[in-house]
Amino acid sequence: MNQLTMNGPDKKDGENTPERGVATKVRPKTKKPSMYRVILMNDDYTPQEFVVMILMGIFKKSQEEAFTIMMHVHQKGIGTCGVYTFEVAETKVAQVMDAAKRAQHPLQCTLEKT
Ligand code: TYC
Repeated sequence: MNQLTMNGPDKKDGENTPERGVATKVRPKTKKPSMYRVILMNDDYTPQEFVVMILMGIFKKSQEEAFTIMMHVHQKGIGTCGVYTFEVAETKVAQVMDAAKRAQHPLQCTLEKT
């Protein structure tokens, strides 16, 4: 919790001294969220244009960025679409898998902790 405390010369930070001293703000402990990579896998059947559309539509990449990522996956077998908090990453994976299933492409997408 945020609180203001009065700190005198013989008091440690955060100890309460109501009569005199300097008001210092004690920051609450906060945790950075864990981040997750969304990974795209290559296959022999999903059209390149479909992968580019996925990268533009779901991962908000420009056409040039999307093409570069798609070609990286095509040539290396695997590649990163982006890094997100868990909820965002799992939503994007589900959106990719749903779009691939609807279009009957075998495109695979997963997430991994960074
Ligand atoms: N290898 C596919 C083809 O030549 C294109 C492709 C790229 C498929 C990236 C999946 O994640 C992928 N049609």
